[in-house]
This record gives sequence, structure tokens and C-alpha cells, in this order.
Amino acid sequence: MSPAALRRLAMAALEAEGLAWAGIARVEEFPYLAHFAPWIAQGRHGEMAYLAREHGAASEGRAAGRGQFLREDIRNAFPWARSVVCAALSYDAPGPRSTDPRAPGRGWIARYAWGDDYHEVLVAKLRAAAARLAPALREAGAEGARMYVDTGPLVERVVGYHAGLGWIGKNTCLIHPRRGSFFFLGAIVLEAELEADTPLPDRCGSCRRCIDACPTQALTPYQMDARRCIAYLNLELRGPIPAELRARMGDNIIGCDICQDVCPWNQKVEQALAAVTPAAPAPDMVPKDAPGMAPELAPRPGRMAPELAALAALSEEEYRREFRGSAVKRAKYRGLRRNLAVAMGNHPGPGARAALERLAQDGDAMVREHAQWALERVERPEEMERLARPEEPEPLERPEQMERLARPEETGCPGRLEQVDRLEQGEDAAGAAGRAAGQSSAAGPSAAAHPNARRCALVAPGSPRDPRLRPQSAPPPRPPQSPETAEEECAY
Ligand code: B12
Ligand code: SF4
Ligand code: SF4
Repeated sequence: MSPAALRRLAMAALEAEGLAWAGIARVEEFPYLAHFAPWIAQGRHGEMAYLAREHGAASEGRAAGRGQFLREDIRNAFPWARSVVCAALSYDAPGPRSTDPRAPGRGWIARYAWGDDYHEVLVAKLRAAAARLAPALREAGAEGARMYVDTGPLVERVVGYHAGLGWIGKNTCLIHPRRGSFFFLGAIVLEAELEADTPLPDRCGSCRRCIDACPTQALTPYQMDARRCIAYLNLELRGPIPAELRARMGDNIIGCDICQDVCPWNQKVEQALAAVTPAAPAPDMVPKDAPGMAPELAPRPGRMAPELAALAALSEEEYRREFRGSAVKRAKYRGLRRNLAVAMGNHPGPGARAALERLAQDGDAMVREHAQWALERVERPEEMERLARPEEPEPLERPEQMERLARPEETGCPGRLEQVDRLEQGEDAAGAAGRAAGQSSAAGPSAAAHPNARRCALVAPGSPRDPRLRPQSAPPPRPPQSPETAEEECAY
């Protein structure tokens, strides 16, 4: 069976399981993975030791002078593989954003954890799709297949990029020009050769909203220091949270959505979703049929902006019942109580002091210590604020940045979606640029009006990725752009 025929069958199998959005990457050297080893060597993975697993043990790898981490080349774990099918599942839905103001005493659970645990939902769909495809793979004499969501020895975003599902943004997320970045990835590694997709171009342009908005300054363009990321601190870190980062975590108790919520590409999707459901949805009343979202991922009641003191009052048994089948359980009971203490210290509501006093008597020493910290903060907010930020104000608190974030049109590029359409339909970048600049009436009125089309990151000839594919030991350089045009360059 030909690679093209196998591709058609794979796509049909995925679609039958509700995974209509998917792509295929050819197994080869992925240039982005050249950044992996330096990232680990700098210790940016923190305590996520599984990321630093070595390939072939010391014997054939490092000891032989050509050591590799397992994940820095997909062929390390899968020497037999020829293709990876990568499926995306949206978890976006109309609803509040983490950057919206919240009532005192309420906190934030990141959007990915509002519904059923995505690992279970997505892996079940991948397994079912692989079972449908199995007879064709057998016929092709290449039956090998492995399914992964998160847990496999591969960097899913890099595979997703090569499968044409999006570009890797400066916030390190995979972003699609129409669907934003609120989607999960799952992979089926295959022994068979399937016709592959083409990667999408980087459309971050000169935008740096995610970098400026990150409260813990975890991001440099295209790279993250996971040790500073709130999602690491409140989900992956099992011990105490470094004191200097606690005040910056705000009221985020599970994960963090900030660098995605400020991303113009997600705001675009939000507008599209609002058009489908024009009445602003009240919290916990998001329609289950929001476009593209699997019903299992629809928000469960009480997940959006929950009351912190009420969660802190849950017994272990109640916690288990409440979060059964939810990704929230990744934090564990003691981790959640630790996070709740920090959040109440940062964003106290009416019941916070009493709840913190209870946590300060907790059976777990780590929870007690965080509750003590929070009580001090509630009592002496200015002093604690000063200790938490010895150097300079947090980016989000700089008035000019707040003002800029409130003006999404500033970096707007009216011609971009028409250009994306044409690029996706196979037109080359220069052609799309020419049309967007008004050289062809087929571009339509909004594209013709686009003032920066020739400099747009989306279409500018020679932009934007290749120079940045080289590994960097220092923070990576920004995309090539001339200083005098950087300000007016279209960000997206
Ligand atoms: C560990 C992990 C985390 C860690 C570390 C994140 C990180 N950036 O590495 C923590 C706990 C912080 C985390 C947080 C989140 N995660 Co996570 N995470 C993972 C996991 C398990 C491994 C990621 C990994 O290997 N990181 C290693 C680093 C080196 O890889 P990377 O950051 O992706 O870097 C690549 C690029 O940035 C690029 N690159 C690096 N340097 C440079 C330099 C230049 C110049 C350029 C151009 C490119 C470039 O190459 C790198 C690879 O070599 C994956 C699942 C998987 N198996 O892949 C999910 C995954 C990445 N996470 C996911 C999600 C949903 C989240 C959160 C949104 C959850 C939340 N709301 O809290 C946040 C997002 C935070 C963010 N901005 O990334 C999704 C991402 C989906 C998407 N659309 O991108 C994944 C794929 C899980 C899934 N199955 O869907 N996560
Ligand atoms: S998830 Fe939050 S803390 Fe992590 S990089 Fe993004 S904004 Fe920063
Ligand atoms: S478009 Fe802007 S906010 Fe979104 S990832 Fe790129 S730089 Fe960050």
C-alpha cells in the first residue's frame, strides 16, 4: 500500500474517533531538538527527571563520547519508526480568561483541567483509531505502533510542528493560525511510511506579549525556564515553592494560562467562539458543543474561578471524589493545599484568614509553612510584596504594558487570515505577500488595506525560522528584523 493511501486511511480512522484535526511527521532529524540537550544541561527542567533520561545507558551513549538524551532524537526510542501521526484536540471554549479580574477569594484552575483528564480522553481515541488502522498496517507489512499523550519519550510539540499542526511560539506552545494554542497533542508512532505534512511558518513576528506578561519571567523567546513556570511550581514541584516566586504566582492553583491568554492568536479564536455563542456565557454554563472541543473536555461545574477557602476545606476523601478523572489530581492533595495557601495569601477573600489558620495547623509540615507565609502576607502585604520583588516591578504591573495588552488591535494585521488561507492552499509566501499588498483584487478588501504586508512576519521573504533553528547556549536571538521596521512589523 502506498504512503498516500496509508495516510488517507489513517486520517479516516482518526476522524471516525473524533480526531479530525491531525497531521503526519516523517521520522528524521528534527532541527528543533538541537535545543533539547542544552536546555537540560542548564537544568531548566528542574525536578522533572524523566525529561533527562539518557539513551542506551552510559555504555553506548555518553561513555562512547556521543551521549544523547533519550528525547533529543526521536529515533533513539523508536529506531524502527518511519512516521508519527499527531492528533490535536481542542480544549478551548467560551468562558473567562485567567487575565480577567476575579472576585477576592477566587482562584484559577487552568483551562486544560476544566473537563475530564485529557490523557485518558485522548489516549482512548488514539487507541481506537490505531485499531481501525491495524489491518492496513498489517497488509503493508509494518505493524509497529505506539500511542502516547504526554508520557512518551518524544517532544510532542516538535512532532506537532513537523506534522503541520502549528508553529512553536515564543511562549513555547504550538499555535495554529485559526485555532490558537488551547489544544492537546497525542502521537501514534508508526513503523509504516505515511505521506507527511509540511510545517507552518512562525507567525509570532515582533510580538512579545507572552514574555512581558509572564509574572515569573519564565520565558525568553521560544524557551522556558520550567523552574520558574507557575505550571511547574503548582503541578510538578513536590516540595516547597521557592519563597521569592510565591507572590508572583497570583491565584493560580492548577497550571497557568497567562502566556496563552494574552496571545493574540487565542484572542482571535475567542472572538470566533463568541460569534457562535453571542450571549456571554456565565461561569460554569459554557455550551458543551463549543466548536472543535471534545464533549468530555467540556468544563465541569465549579472548575472556573473556584472559591479558594471552600477548596481548602475539602477532606482528602472529598478531594478524591471531587477530582476523580480530572487532571487536577496531578497536584496531589498536599500539593493542592500548598497551592491554595499561596493563592489565598496573594488573593485573599472573606474566608481566607480562617482557612489559612486551619491550614497552619495542618498535619503536613510543608502545608503549614506555606499557610504561615500566606498569613504573614495577608497581615503585612506591603512588606511581603517588597521581599518578593527586590529588583524591579513585575512586568504585568507596569502601566504602559497593561495599557498595551488592553489594545489588541495594536499589533493587528487585517490581512493575515486571508494570507493564511492562501498559504494553506499552497500559494507561496511571496505570492501571498503580493496579493496582500493589493497587487491582486483576489486578495479582498481587508488584505489590500493591510499596510505592512510586505514586512509581515507571515509573508516576508526569507523570514522567519531557519536562523533560529541553530542551537543556542545563551538565550536565543530574536527573529531577523531591521530595527527601524520592528515596531510597525505585523505581529500576526
Ligand atoms: C514537561 C512539560 C511541561 C512543563 C515544561 C514546559 C516546557 N515548555 O517544556 C510544564 C509543567 C511547565 C508545562 C506547562 C504546560 N504544559 Co506541558 N508538557 C510538558 C511535556 C510533558 C514535555 C515537554 C518537553 O519535552 N519540554 C522540553 C522542552 C525543551 O521542550 P519545549 O519547551 O517544547 O521546547 C521546544 C521548542 O521550544 C523549541 N525550541 C527550544 N529552544 C528554541 C529556541 C529557538 C530560537 C526556537 C525557534 C525554538 C526553540 O525546541 C524545543 C525542543 O528542543 C509535554 C508533552 C510531551 N511529551 O511533549 C507537555 C505539553 C507540552 N504541555 C502542554 C500543555 C497544555 C501545558 C500547559 C498549557 C498546561 C497549563 N495550562 O498549565 C502549560 C503551558 C506552559 C508553556 N508556556 O509551555 C501541551 C502543549 C500543547 C500545545 N498546544 O502546545 C503538551 C504537548 C501536552 C499534550 N499532550 O498536549 N508542561
Ligand atoms: S504558563 Fe504562566 S508562568 Fe509559565 S511561562 Fe506561561 S505565563 Fe509564565
Ligand atoms: S504571538 Fe505573541 S503572545 Fe503569541 S506566542 Fe507569539 S510572541 Fe507570544
